[in-house]
Amino acid sequence: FLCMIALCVSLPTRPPVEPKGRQFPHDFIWGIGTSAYQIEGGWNASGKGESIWDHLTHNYPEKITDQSNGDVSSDSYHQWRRDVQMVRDLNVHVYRFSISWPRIMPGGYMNNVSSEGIRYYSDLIDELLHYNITPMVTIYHWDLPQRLQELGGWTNPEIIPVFKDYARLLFEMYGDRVKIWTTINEPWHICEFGYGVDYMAPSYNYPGIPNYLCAHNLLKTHAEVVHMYRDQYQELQKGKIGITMDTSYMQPKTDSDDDREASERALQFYIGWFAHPIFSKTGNYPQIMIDRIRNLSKEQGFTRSRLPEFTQEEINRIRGTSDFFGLNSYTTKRVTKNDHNNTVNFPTPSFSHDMGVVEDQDPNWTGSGSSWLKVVPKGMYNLIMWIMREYDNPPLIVTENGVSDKGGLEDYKRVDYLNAYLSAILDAIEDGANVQGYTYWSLMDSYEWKVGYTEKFGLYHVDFNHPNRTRTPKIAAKVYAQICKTNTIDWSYRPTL
Ligand code: PSG
Repeated sequence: FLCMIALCVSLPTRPPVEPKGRQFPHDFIWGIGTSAYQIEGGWNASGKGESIWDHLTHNYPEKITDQSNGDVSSDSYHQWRRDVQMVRDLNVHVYRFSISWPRIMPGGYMNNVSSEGIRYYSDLIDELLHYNITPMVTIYHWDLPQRLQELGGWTNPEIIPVFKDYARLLFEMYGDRVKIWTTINEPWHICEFGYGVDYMAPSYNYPGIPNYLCAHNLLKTHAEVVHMYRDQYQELQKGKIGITMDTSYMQPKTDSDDDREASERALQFYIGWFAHPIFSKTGNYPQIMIDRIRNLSKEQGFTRSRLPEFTQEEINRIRGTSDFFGLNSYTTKRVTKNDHNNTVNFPTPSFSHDMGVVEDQDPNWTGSGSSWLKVVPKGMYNLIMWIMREYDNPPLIVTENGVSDKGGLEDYKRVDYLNAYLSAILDAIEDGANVQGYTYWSLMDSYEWKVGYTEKFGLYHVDFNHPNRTRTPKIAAKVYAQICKTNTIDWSYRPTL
């Protein structure tokens, strides 16, 4: 049992090792992550319901770069024992995975619960625990039951009690064995890319209104689930519960006041939108969002702000509902001020126009397999330090970080990324940030949402042309296994295949 100041979970103890290279704190948590829709396949196995991603990819394949879907994907629905073997080979403490809501409750409601769905995750959890690996469960990683989408999904407050039922079932079924929960993965992507711009399921293209409704309901849902866990389960089950948010670091393009204000504003819009109500002392949305969206709404002819208001009671209910700060971050953007008369590429209303920021990336930054992902380790340091200052240094877990390429086993670029980003995280720790763990994204190549199988994030290669979906460790898998085993980053370690 390993007990940290703020985050206390049972973890297997490891034998002491010789320090070499740059060492992490002795109680640092190492992990590896995946999500259900991206790896499982088995999209309709034993009565699983349709999710919004099944619906999108089956009905609008043209929206996916390679017209593919997650029907089979990495086939983890059948190959989970092999997955656990891979997790073990990486020497990590924690496996972060998500549960598919429609696999457990095909229509989203409690009237229909799938015992086979329940058993699938139960067996996975048992197998992990058998090998001393701590399951870290994401309750929601984007695969909403399609039936709930037909009611408006996250824009309908009906989602609050229904999600709460789903979460209660998970605590009842798995809470005896699962000690780290995150409610929701990346609210920003869910609300802005799902409802504001047509990028992720449910693929609405309705800027500037439903994104804020989504966030409002999402924050309330999160808070209700955490209160339920704290009131009814936490004492008995002794777990931790939190939320995972994502942003790139938003770096001012120049030293000008305008650009530095743009940077602060962008961070508030990207991460403060969700983090401020939960982690700040005052609660509520960032004041700058409240003011800007109220003023712009008025100018645009709305009779009230497009950003819904919380009552004081709701603010009190949401504030403080996370035992740790889950952070997903991969890259950095440069930002400048957008003049609010500039509506070229900034429709009114829209999130990007409300934010008032123009984003780009330095052409000299090292690229990756994804157009949006440039390698800027210093951005990770700056982002963690910003969160530390803004929210009084909460216990933080980097729940996602990683890099893509277009395939292949000799992924030395991934090795470089890993060493550089871990080094930046260690700099932040040495400067006082309370970073307690890191779960690399991702265990294996998988379905990368909108871009299908064209971008690979895995430490393990998956052969998507072979019916067995054969898994093979890449170079970076060997390096990460070494890092986790030695608790140390060592740039000179460059194994071969
Ligand atoms: C996160 C951040 C950005 C783009 C996509 C994501 N960004 O900074 O532009 S999605 C996130 C997600 C996971 C994906 C992974 C890689 O949680 O499921 O596979 O990152 O895109």
